[in-house]
Amino acid sequence: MPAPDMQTFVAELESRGWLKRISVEVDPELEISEITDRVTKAAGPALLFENVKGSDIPLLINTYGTKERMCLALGADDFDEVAARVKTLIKPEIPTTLMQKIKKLPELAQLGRLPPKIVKRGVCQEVVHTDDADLTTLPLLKCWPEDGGRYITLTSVFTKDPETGDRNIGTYRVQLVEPRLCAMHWHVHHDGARHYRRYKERGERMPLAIALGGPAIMPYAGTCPLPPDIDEALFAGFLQGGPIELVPCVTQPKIEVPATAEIVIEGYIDPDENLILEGPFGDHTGFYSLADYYPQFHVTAITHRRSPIYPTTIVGKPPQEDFWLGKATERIFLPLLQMLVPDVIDYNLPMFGCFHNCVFVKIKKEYPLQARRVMSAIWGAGQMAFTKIIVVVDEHVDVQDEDAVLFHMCANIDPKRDIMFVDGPIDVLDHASPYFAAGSKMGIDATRKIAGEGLIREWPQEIEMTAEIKELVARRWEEYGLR
Ligand SMILES: Cc1cc2nc3c(=O)[nH]c(=O)nc-3n(C[C@H](O)[C@H](O)[C@H](O)COP(=O)(O)O)c2cc1C
Ligand SMILES: [Mn+2]
Repeated sequence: MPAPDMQTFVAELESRGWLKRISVEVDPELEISEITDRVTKAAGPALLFENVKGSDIPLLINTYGTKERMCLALGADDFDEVAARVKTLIKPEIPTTLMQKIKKLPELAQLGRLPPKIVKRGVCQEVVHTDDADLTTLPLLKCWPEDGGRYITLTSVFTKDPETGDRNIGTYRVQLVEPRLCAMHWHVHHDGARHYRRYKERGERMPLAIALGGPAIMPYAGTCPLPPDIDEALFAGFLQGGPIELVPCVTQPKIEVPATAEIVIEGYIDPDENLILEGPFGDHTGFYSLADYYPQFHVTAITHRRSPIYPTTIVGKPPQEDFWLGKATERIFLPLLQMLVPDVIDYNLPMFGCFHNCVFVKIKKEYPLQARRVMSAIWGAGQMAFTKIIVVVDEHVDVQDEDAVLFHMCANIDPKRDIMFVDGPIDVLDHASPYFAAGSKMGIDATRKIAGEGLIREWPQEIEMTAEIKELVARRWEEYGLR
């Protein structure tokens, strides 16, 4: 079972030799970033900085920075194991015989246990600071040299729709402005910002809480691209294999947070208040996102465990820790993408594409211009809609093999005929789009062309040795004296 809280997860990592404690004093301004960047890029361990300058709280980073650690957090041997569970959830096999029904019962019982459970008490409230709450007691990082300030980065931001009460959890960075004031950087396309607009329309104050830590899957759950109005806490329960325990906040009782969180920052946003300048921030695009105006988040309380740790992360030029959070999503959400776009056999968000810049898609082409239909569908599918470049290849191409995709892309296109441009919403962090959050996208049809797809001459066969000869040579390899 996935670890029920971050300290248990730290112990699990440590017992496997996947965590390193650093006891010398380090500076949360830039020094931790440079150390972490080097360690992540070398596929090194999770890091627990026990002596962070200016704070008594140890700092945990690079927690999810390898496939093994991301899988351990999910309590799975492989991402595909979780994807298979998602598949049975959305496409259940309907039992017909009595015996099959009886066999299904435990599975059904488990489904009923997934919604979060509200409890009265949680370790996250062992210590409560209200009037004396002060964010500068936490070891907040300044990640990159030109950053506008210090940031809380691995957040789970809990909000509710004021009309329906539907909960949302999103991972949104938060910039420290004053000891009890932050800037809340939720993108206009994300659910936290949508909730904010609802409060603004109603002229009501928006209660919210930022949880740090909790079950090991919690920081991941906040990054999941679930459809609006699907509660990430429910999905977290699915990943956890049992309900997430939530406890009402002390000063914002309408909002509940994970009972096992390390630290919780409670507060509100007044939608009538001015926005404040947030950023610049060294972002996962490999560039600084430009400073812009975001809501003011006023802190009303900080609660924490008796001896908390502070989980955080940095983003920047890939690979960073978030690459593995993204890979987990790519794999786990494949069955959901296939529900929307059944043509997709497999896909790959290559590291260099930084999530939204590029996706490789594999289809079994059965009719003309099918690749274009797939592109259009992807540009309408949740957060995949922000994909700037889509490359579609045929079913024999392994999309996980980037060279193989690029080989077919270069070989199989007549650029004028096979590249399609569309306009649409673009990721807020994209700096190349002509407008903020709006610009163009490109689809490259790298499939073999067939009748109905424009003027095509006879299409040659791709070179492939026969299976017989391959087998023969494999068998005789030693005989040839080659290594
Ligand atoms: C490390 C990390 C930092 C992120 N920072 C932000 C952020 O500052 N603002 C934002 O809107 N999304 C950010 N995201 C992306 C969102 O968490 C992600 O798109 C999520 O699915 C949004 O959830 P929502 O659809 O419920 O709003 C970040 C993701 C990761 C992995
Ligand atoms: Mn959401």
